Amino acid sequence: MLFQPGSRIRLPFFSFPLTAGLRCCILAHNMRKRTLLASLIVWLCSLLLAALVSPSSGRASSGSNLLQNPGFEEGKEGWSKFPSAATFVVTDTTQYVHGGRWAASLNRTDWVGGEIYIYQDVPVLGGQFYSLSGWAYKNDSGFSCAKLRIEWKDAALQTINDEESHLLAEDEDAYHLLCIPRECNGDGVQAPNNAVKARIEGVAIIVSPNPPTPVFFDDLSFTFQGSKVYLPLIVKNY
Ligand SMILES: [Ca+2]
Repeated sequence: MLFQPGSRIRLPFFSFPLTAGLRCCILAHNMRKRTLLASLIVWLCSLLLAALVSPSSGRASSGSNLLQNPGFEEGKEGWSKFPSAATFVVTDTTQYVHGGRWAASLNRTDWVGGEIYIYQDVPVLGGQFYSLSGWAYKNDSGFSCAKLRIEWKDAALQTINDEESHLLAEDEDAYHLLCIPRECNGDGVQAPNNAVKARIEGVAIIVSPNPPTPVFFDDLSFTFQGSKVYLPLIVKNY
């Protein structure tokens, strides 16, 4: 694949440094064809530069937490519950707090089982990579599990698809870290191209109403992981 002057590659956020890198490559290539290695080095440097450049247009930079009130230190601000019959409060009982003073407490006590969750909608860019982590506490067999989930929403707020963390199924008097992707390795999951929002959810499933001990969530983090660009590179022999 050979790039000619004036050719453009549409890469959100990083089009400028990549274009600059490409122009450097083309310049070096035209000056001395024998210096193909130098062109490749410039190309690789441009990719590195692109990875280091913060996204433009005022959007959050890679790694910053996109959630409002991620540790529930501002009460329930920014968070909602589903269904309306669920009980969502914040607690400062030290045993049930992971960080700071407060944590989210989620339960349902109207003798109805099934899924309940707290959630927050975050604007996202389709095709870009994001990761979610958060701490969950489950110590009641009335819940089958707790988990984190991302529901990708389109412009009509219809769910396109979703991603889930590992299930926290065991009961223990301790917080556990859950992640999307599940490996908690810092890589992101890709938003569908038509996604405009991510609904970030802390989910619990009731199998035996009414659980005496709620499920707790604290210190969630939803981060932009940047553009991941993989372009084919074919080296031509001269
Ligand atoms: Ca907290």
